[in-house]
Amino acid sequence: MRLLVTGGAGFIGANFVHLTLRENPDVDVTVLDAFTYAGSREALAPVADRIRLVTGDITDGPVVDALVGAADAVVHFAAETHVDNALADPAPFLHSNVIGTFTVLEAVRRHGTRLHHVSTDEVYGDLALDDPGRFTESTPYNPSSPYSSTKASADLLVRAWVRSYGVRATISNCSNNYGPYQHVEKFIPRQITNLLTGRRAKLYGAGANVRDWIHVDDHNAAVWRILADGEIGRTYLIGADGERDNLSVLRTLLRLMDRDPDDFDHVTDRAGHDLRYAIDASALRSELGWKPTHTDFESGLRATIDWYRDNESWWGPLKNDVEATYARRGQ
Ligand code: NAD
Ligand code: TDX
Repeated sequence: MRLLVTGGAGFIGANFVHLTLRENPDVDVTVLDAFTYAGSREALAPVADRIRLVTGDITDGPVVDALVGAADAVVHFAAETHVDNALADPAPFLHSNVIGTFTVLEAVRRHGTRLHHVSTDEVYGDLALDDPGRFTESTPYNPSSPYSSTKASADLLVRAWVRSYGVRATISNCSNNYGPYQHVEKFIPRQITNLLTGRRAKLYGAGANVRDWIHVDDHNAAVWRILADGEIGRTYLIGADGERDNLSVLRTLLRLMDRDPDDFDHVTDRAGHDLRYAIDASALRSELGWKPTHTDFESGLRATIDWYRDNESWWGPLKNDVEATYARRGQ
C-alpha cells in the first residue's frame, strides 16, 4: 500500500509513521508536512531512510494533487492544533484546517483515493462536569473555540464530499492524546518540562476541567483499524475511558516527579474553556474490535516523563519561546 500521511512530522502523525513502519513494514509511506512551528524533522529522523518526506503546504493544490494521485490512501493529520494559539490568532486555523482539508478533499475526489480524516472530540463542544453522558457519534456538533470550529468545519466538508461526490472517506474524533514527541505547548509536556527546567507547573483556573486521556499509540492503532475495515462515510469516536480533571493529572505528575503536591501556580484561565470531554467508543470496540493497550494511565505518564527526561535535545530548543509566549498571555 502507498500511504500519504499529511502532518506526519507532528506529534500524532510522527507516532503514526513509527507505528506503521513497526507493524506494517511493507507500507510505502510518504509524509507531506509544511514544518510549521509544530513540525519536527527530528521526530522522523529515526525512519528518514524508510519514508519519502515532502515539505509542502496542504493548501498547495498541485503538490497535494500529485501526491494524492500517487497514493492508495491518505491519512490526514495536518492541522493547526493548539486552542490557546487559535484564541490569539485564528487565521492559520482557517487556512490549514478548512482550506487545507478542502484541498485534500478535491484531490481525493479527482483521483478516487481512500481518505481517513483525523479529527477531535472538541467538535462536540463540552459536557457539564456532573453530566452522566458521554459524546457518541450522534452527538450534535457544537464547537466552542476557533480551533474546534475549524475542525468541525473540516469534518462537515468531508461528510458533504462523501454524500455529494462519493468520496471514499472515514472520520475519527479522538480525545486528548499524550505520549512522546508532543509539543511542549500542550498541557502534559508543558508541566513535565517546566519541572525539568526548574520552572513551576501552571494550571488554568481551578483545574476542574476534565479531559479524556488516551495514549497516542492507542489512537493510532484505532486509525489503522478504521483505515483497514471502517465503513465509508462513517464517523468513529476514539477514546480509552481515561477521564481525569486537570488538577488530578497535575498532582499525579508532581508526585511521579517527587515534588510537593502544591508546587504549581494557578494562572489565567483559558477564554471559553471547555469543561469536560468524554468519549463513548463502544462502536469502535464492538464493530472494529479495537481496544486500548495503554490502560494504566499512571504508568503511561511515568514513561512519558522518562521520555522527556531522556530527550531534552528534542524539546529544549523550543521551551524558552513557548514559555515567553505564555508569559505574555498571563499563562
Ligand atoms: P501537531 O500540532 O503536533 O502537528 C501538526 C502537524 O501538521 C505539524 O507537523 C505541522 O507542521 C503540520 N501542518 C500544520 N499545518 C499544515 C499545513 N497547512 N500543511 C502541511 N502541514 C501542516 O498536532 P497533533 O497533536 O499531532 O494533531 C494531529 C491531528 O490530530 C490534528 O488534525 C488534530 O486536530 C488531531 N487531534 C489531536 C488530538 C491531540 O490530543 N493532540 C486529539 C484529537 C485529534
Ligand atoms: O499550561 C496549561 N495548563 C492547563 O491547565 C495548558 C497548556 C493547558 N491547561 C489545561 C487546558 C485544558 O483543560 O489542560 C487541558 C489540556 O490542554 P491542552 O493540552 O491545550 O489540550 P486541549 O485544549 O484539551 O486540546 C487537545 O486535545 C484535543 C489538543 O491540543 C487538541 O489538538 C485536540 O483536538
